[in-house]
Amino acid sequence: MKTSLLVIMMLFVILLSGCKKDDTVTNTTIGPPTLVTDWVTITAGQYTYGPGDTLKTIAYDFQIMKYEVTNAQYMQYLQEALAAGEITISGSSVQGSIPGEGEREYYSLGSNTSAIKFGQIKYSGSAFQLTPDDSYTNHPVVFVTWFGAVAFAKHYNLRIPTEQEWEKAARGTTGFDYPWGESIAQGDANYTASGDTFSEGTTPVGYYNGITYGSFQTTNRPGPYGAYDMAGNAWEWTDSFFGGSIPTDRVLRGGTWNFPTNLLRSWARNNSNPTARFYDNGFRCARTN
Ligand SMILES: [Ca+2]
Ligand SMILES: [Ca+2]
Repeated sequence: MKTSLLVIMMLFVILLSGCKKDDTVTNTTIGPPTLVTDWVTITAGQYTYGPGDTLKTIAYDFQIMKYEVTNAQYMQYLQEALAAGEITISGSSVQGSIPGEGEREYYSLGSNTSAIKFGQIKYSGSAFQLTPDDSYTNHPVVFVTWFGAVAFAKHYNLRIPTEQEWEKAARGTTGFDYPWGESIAQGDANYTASGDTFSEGTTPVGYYNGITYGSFQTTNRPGPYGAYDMAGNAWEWTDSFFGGSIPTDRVLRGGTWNFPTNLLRSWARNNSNPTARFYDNGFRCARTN
């Protein structure tokens, strides 16, 4: 009797531990990775496009990131993507495979030791680290190729915006040259010789928000839907082809810390080979619900 009770108890314990294992399996079955970030909603409707303020329409609501993708967010992505086998590291090159595009470089690793103030990610062999130091955590990621922007977006089940979506987010129906109006001054945005304390280089995302940093007074300069740094800081890769004589190039929008104000105008188009990575090329993501 005692023996059979012991057997039943042992069976019960085994059953319990089995259940626990099942629970553990359930708990580790996580969903797709989630990007922790702020979004603004662009409602369907008209917007002004191009230097002639042509009225165009986007017939659906969509969302765009309130800020450019930061170094912290890109480092998080690299860690997750490496663990998931989505990327490989070859020398200073982070590479991966995008369906239809083959093996491509996503990011150029390195240590920023230059006088130019931007963050660059390096790989120690076991971890990603930000150079020259962690003070660049909240600055826009740069040195990312168009493929690296698309791969980041895909990892989080997002996409990068078309240039039409980007311009609607930057202008709405205002017809303005800049997200806030027709002119630009120091304190509005990060452009070359803009006088900010980071010159020359990137500023933290959302820096132009009305706060006074030391002796540098910023003006609060979101776009009409609330997105920041739509003018300046980092160029932003879009999903659109440039067309014309360079059909395979992709369009970049918004200008940067490294360019004069005329290239920060909301309708200004820049182009680059999707393999290019520079110290002022970044991006932000979009999504359609
Ligand atoms: Ca500047
Ligand atoms: Ca920008």
